[in-house]
Amino acid sequence: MLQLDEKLEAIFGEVVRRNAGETEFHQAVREVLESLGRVVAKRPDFTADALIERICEPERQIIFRVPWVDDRGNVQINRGFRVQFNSALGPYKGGIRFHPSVNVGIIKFLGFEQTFKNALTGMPIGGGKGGSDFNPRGRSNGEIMRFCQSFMTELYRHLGEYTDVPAGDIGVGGREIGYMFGQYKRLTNRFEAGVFTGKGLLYGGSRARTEATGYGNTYFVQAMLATRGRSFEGRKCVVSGSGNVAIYTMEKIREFGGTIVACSDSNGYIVDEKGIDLDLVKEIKEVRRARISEYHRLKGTGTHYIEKGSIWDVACEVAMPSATQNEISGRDARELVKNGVVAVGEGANMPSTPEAVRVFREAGVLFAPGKAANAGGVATSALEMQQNASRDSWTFEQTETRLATIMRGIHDTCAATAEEYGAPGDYVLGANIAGFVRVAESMRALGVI
Ligand code: NDP
Ligand code: 2IT
Repeated sequence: MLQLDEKLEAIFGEVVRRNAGETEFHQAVREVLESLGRVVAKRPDFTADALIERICEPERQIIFRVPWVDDRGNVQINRGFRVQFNSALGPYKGGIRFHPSVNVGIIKFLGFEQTFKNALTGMPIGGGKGGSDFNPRGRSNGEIMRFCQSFMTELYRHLGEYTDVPAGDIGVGGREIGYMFGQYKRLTNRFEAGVFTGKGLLYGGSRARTEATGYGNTYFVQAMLATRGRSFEGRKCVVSGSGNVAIYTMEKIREFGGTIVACSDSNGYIVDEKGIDLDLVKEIKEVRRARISEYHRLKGTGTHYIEKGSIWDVACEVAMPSATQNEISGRDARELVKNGVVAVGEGANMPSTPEAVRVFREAGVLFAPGKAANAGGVATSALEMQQNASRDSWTFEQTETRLATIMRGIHDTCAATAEEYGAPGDYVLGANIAGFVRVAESMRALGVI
């Protein structure tokens, strides 16, 4: 851990004390505070009016019971969360995650990260995140629908196109958004398209939203590689996960001339040195909702499936972690560096542990932090809100062009901010400072609220 100055250390101590046991939240706050030392030194006015303390405290936290009936007629209970973190720049905006590991600390870390990420997009959106410890794995379509309806029966009263606008995240894709939006519409008797993003194209969704996070991360890494006169062309890449973000990262890397040699799910990873057959991954994951081990079973020779183990043992030049938080340990980072990694683009939120980030920085690896690199998803969500507000629908090309411009803008903002604060090439510092300054300036203008 980097040393913090006395004031920032005191703020961090208070965050740990008031949010006991929420380790992921502590980790996310610590990383931002480590970047703020340089801001505070240059702009002491940012320590006034408890601005930093207020930014670390969510505006509102909602925790609720979600009862539902499974296919056998048994009553099940899950816990629902929505952390409305910061609305200084616009309505709360951020995804909903269904995964058994979900707890208030995880949702809080995600909401905190989202606040700075959304600020970096330059769009009028605040930060929030929600979810449940519901495990969708193995559940029937009917069970998923009943769960989503029960979840929304409580949450709907806290949402609205000017209040809080959810989207998907782990375990929540187009199907779940449809069920939640349907229940919202039924409960409010309003076709309020702008209250959800990631919707289906028939009822107000945006073209390119499904692809946006993965495509956006790839655009960001492309811009980062270009600063060293490099590109994706002919490079070996590893993408962890095989969900929404991973699939569309692989699609864009392939378009840019890279070769993806491995991807994974929570059971293990597959290696195909000839290049992953993306159509088969899509069929397995998007259509059949099956395990990634199926890939090896169907393809056979020339491919491997490794149960458990670390996908980061597979040699590559570009690594795009796109599964979950803390999936790259210090050991994994050292292995990647040893095998010649030149760039890392975080598709997932906080996939690298603090030790891994340190290893990448010390080795001079181009490192794109999630809050900058994966912002293309939420940026395209903001474009979806824009289309809904004007009752318009853009073409795929038009939307992707906007996404590419936004990602280039985020890259350049992070690079310029890092330079301004005396750390050229440090995208972590650039992202944290640029995001913070936007949110803090707006909060100050709005008074002590
Ligand atoms: P999906 O549910 O579509 O896919 C998640 C993938 O990660 C699956 O392959 C899943 O495997 C794997 N995974 C999830 N949890 C774990 C775990 N604890 N250990 C190992 N593997 C795991 O989610 P998304 O692709 O939408 O999200 C992936 C990451 O990207 C998350 O960190 C999310 O917060 C972030 N993100 C998502 C955005 C979006 O627009 N969807 C936008 C920005 C960031 P399995 O199926 O076995 O669980
Ligand atoms: O982490 C994220 O940025 C998301 N899950 C997408 C949020 C959104 O509102 O589109």
